[in-house]
Amino acid sequence: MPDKITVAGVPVDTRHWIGGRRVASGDTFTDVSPIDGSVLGEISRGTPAEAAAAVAAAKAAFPAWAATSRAERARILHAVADGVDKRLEELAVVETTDNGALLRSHRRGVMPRVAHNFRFFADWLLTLEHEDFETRGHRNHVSWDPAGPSVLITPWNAPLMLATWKVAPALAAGNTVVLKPAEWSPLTASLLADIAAAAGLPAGVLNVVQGYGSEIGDALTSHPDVRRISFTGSVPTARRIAASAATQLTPLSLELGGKSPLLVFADADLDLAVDLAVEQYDNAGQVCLAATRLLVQESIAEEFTRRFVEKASRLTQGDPRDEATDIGPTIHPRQLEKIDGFVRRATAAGARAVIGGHAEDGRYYAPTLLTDVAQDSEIVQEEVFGPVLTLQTFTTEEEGVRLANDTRFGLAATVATGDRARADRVTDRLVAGTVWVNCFFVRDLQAPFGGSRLSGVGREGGTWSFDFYCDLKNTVTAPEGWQDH
Ligand code: TXE
Repeated sequence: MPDKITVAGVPVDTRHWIGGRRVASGDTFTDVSPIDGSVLGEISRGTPAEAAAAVAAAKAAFPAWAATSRAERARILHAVADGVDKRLEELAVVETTDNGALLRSHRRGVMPRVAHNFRFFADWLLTLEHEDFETRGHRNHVSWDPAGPSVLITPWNAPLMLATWKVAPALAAGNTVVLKPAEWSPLTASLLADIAAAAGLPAGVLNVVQGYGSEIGDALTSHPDVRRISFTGSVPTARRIAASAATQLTPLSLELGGKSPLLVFADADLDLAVDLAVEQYDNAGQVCLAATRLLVQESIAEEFTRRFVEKASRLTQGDPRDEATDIGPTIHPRQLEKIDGFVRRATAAGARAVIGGHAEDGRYYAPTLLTDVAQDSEIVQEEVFGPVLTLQTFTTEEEGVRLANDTRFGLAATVATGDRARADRVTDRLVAGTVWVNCFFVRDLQAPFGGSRLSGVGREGGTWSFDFYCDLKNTVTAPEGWQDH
């Protein structure tokens, strides 16, 4: 198999990146573009031995990287960010070809955010204070020690953004990394390895292993030399990872799915509420934070639905490389089948598709709005991860909040209301890691991010990322006992 493939004119290495070297697997898997099903190339299919080699490389590189001054680590991470900026267009076109999300979003939102991930955590590192205080004349010194080799396992819906949201703080903290990107979108992680090496990141500090989680996951997550595991993905896989990590009691951060509500009150700015609702089709609904349950106050439900349908019908679905496209393909025909299965079961149980409700072809799913859905039905309770929204109505604020909180998830919630006091009352009672009021997807890297209930374990972002990637150490020094030299 060739070591390099050319994707949208960009050469991409198909091998792992371990200890500063490209390593080819004997076996490969086929990477396919979700846009048209075309084969992009054969990618190294990692083995447990290669996963172990990546951990060994991360372990070997750890002492020197951990001992590198904060200022130097920050300087290198800034250089990585500059490298991302320099190759932004290449990253954007490769990512779009590999995962089908909109090119215009990759160019203007996602890839700039990737660079920002590195700059933000490099700068935040420099603000972390080592705390000092006194106890009966003894000096306490609390330090943020790097924890060690960290395994980062990431999904396909926003591959490089979600990978670097973990890689950047882990490296800033002084940890070394083994990154395992999703097998449906392996390419930009390989480009990141090139960019990091060119920026001067020492060999072994960042390693990338390609392949199937089901084949190499355990070798990574049960490895005794791994000190942290951060995962974004599905609940069933999180359970497997947690069980595997339990063998070494390795600390975990889990960012999982959601079934977030958008609560629209009668006093809301209706145009804004409709805009917020239609925005949930972004990335063909393959967004963990998406507010897929529209909960609308009864008195405005008819007018809301009318305006929603009018606006959603104007969305253009098609090739994500086209600037005019609003909704691209789903990641994989298997994902589309899964989405279609959810919708078929819902309609068989009595749901009505106000718009959509069917696949456009084997790759594109029509933006769908389902009404007449029961609160305890699968379509209301389970994450679909496609362009499928449900609409339910409520009469009182009490009922709205109750419906909003009535799933096993708790990732995010959005509230549309013109009444400030109501916003305060409602947000106080919502169970969610992030709550937006009259806005959506505004995310500051300084804020804690994560979910309640089945949406996750732990928080990352700002200081919380360093809490996770560091071992906090308290050193207590007695005032006496020194010999003068
Ligand atoms: O996710 P998986 P899948 C949800 C969404 C979607 C569903 C399935 O509902 O429909 O999950 O997607 C790696 N040990 N989300 O199957 O399996 C895998 O290789 C270690 C929500 O793609 O969770 C990939 O790198 N790793 C979500 C990563 O886990 C393993 C984003 C995610 O894959 C492994 C994506 C194992 N045993 C899907 N098995 C979000 N929270 O944003 C697999 N992996």
